Amino acid sequence: MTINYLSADSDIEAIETELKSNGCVVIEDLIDKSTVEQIKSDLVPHLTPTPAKDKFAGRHTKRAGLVIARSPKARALIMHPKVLEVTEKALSHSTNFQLHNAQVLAVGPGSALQPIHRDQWAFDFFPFPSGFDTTFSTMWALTDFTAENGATRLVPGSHKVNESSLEEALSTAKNLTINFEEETEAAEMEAGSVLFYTGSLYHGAGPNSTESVRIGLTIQYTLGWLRQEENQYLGNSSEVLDELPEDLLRLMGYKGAASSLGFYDNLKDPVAAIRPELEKDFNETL
Ligand SMILES: O=C(O)CCC(=O)C(=O)O
Ligand SMILES: [Fe+2]
Repeated sequence: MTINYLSADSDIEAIETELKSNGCVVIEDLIDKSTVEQIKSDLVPHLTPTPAKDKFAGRHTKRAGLVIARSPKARALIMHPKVLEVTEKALSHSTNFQLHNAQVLAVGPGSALQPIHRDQWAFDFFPFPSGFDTTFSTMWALTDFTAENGATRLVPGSHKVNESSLEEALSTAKNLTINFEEETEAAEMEAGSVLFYTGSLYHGAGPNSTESVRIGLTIQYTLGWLRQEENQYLGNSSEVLDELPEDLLRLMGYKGAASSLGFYDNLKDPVAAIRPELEKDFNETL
């Protein structure tokens, strides 16, 4: 098991094969360097002025969300057709999927290895059956990612480890001991490349022993019927909401899910609350 690298023009089947066998894959140079620089300059000024205080969030790591409002250019990454096609396949056991979280992550000098985790433990450690992923994660490199500067470290193949009960999931989360040198691999990649990994894959931000900051933009997706990690209904002004394309609004969650989740009033399309001209029959939004 390893992290494999595919070129930007790889077909979806090749990406799916990697995700099935390793739970992760890097797509090289999916966006150009000027897009990277623009997104970085939009988002970096919004990084929290001080790092987080806990080990998971990272004592030398700064973050910022509200990516849609803060970086018009980053919207194209959230809606990148290749990413959406791969996510659709990865989460095909649900009627649809939605944006879960979009966040810039700056891992500063001196950062320790982030505790290894599954992103889908966010759902109170519910032991979703193996093969039933509830999230799909992307990590876009906005600087080069190296083993030294904190490239995300992954345990390829660990998406197949089954947690058969809540107790088992909780105990795994608490006691997981991974020898990071031997069992994890660094997703080294150049700025403009993107790492894909499943919600069930063990991973964490790597330690940063350099003098420079590693910056990534993580964009994650989740099943339409689950609660989003970053609340997408808050924090966007009506000016921003007015300029967003319909497909992005739908991806943010202004749509139905499963058979009847997410309407308002009497089976009304949720988008009608903010953009009445886009209203559809509720069932058409599923
Ligand atoms: O920054 C990274 O490389 C990974 C961060 C991560 O996995 C997380 O915060 O959930
Ligand atoms: Fe994570």
